[in-house]
Parts: sequence; structure tokens; C-alpha cells
Amino acid sequence: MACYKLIYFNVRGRAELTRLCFAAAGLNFDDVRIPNNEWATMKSTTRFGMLPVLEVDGKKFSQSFAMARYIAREYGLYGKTNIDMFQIDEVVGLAEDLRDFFVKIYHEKDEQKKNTLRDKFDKTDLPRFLGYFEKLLTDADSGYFVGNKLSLADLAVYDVMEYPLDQRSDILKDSPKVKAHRNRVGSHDNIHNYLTKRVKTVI
Ligand SMILES: N[C@@H](CCC(=O)N[C@@H](CS)C(=O)NCC(=O)O)C(=O)O
Repeated sequence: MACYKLIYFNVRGRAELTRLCFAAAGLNFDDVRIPNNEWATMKSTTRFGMLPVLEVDGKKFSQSFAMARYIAREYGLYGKTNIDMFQIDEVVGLAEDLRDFFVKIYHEKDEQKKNTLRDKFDKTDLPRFLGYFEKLLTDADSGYFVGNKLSLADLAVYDVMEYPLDQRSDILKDSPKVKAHRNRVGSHDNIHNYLTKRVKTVI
């Protein structure tokens, strides 16, 4: 078994999907969280000046989706066929499209623009994507996005819904399949175990 060290800031952000892959696979990994005030001195020591960095047996890798996919492939979370992988990537991409909307809101400094974006997110963007997720789960008809077992796709949707749900806990009231899916993923033994111990952060 390889030795894994995942280095990121003390947020879910771009590292959480990989953390969830480790959790789902029941793997131990060194979850290193760099305090913001240490980053300036550390930045130049990383290959691309960014986090997350994943060390596999001491060898360093970058790019959050490359690492999540690597772990997913290693531990059976990436389907069986190329078409499964295609579908998984499609869902992961969709989840990231949704994330782009709220990341923009999170970073907006102008309060008025922030409120306008938030309103659009609540009334248009989020319902639109929940509709897509609902339809995908209906078509898959297995309780999972692709095939009949947990994959990177399920973890990506679980992860992307965290921030919107923290903002408003009732957003899944008209999305029964997404809600049931969320409960299914969250009650997966290894994931449940990880979530109960996870450090609580805003993003
Ligand atoms: N495409 C990269 C983007 C990484 C990235 O933007 N990391 C940000 C944190 S989310 C970062 O390191 N920011 C600090 C900096 O650029 O100095 C990935 O997905 O890993």
C-alpha cells in the first residue's frame, strides 16, 4: 500500500474530493492543512506555486482533479469501462460547473452584486443543476450516478452540495432523488466515519 500525504489549506475547497475518495476507499492518508500565514513562505517550495499537492510515496503531484481521478482509479471508484469513466467525468464536470457559480458569489466583494448573484443562484442556477442531477439519478435508476455502486461522480455531487446546503438547509426539498442520494453517500460506512471526524470549515 502506497503512503499518501495530501497537503492543502484548512478548507474543503479543491482537496475535498480527493479526501472523500480516500475516505470511501477506507485509506489512511496524512491530511496536512497549511495555515494561511505559512503559505507565503511555502509557495515557492511547491512545483507550481499552488495547493493541493499529493505525495505518493514521497513523490509530489499537483492538480486536484488529476489526484482525485488517480485515487478513484486505484480504488475502484471510477467505473469499469471507458463509457463508465466518460459518464463519471460528465457528472464531475457538471458538479464543477455548479461550483463555479457559488465560488463567484463567495469571492464577490461588492455587497449589491453579491446579493444579485445569490438571488440568481437560488432562483435559477441551483434549481437548474438540481434538475440535471435529479434526471441523471432517475435515468441511472440505481441510487448512484453511474452503474450500481459508489463512484467519483457520487462523491463530486456530494461535495459540491456542501456549501449551498450550509447556506440554506432546505434546498433539496423538491429534489427527492438528490436528497436520497446524499443520505446514501453520507451513510456509507467509511464516509460517515470520515465526516463525523472531519474538521468543520466554511468552504
Ligand atoms: N487547477 C489547480 C488550481 C489550484 C489552485 O488554484 N489552488 C489555490 C487554492 S484553491 C492556491 O494554491 N492558491 C494560493 C496561491 O495561488 O498562492 C487545481 O485544481 O489543483
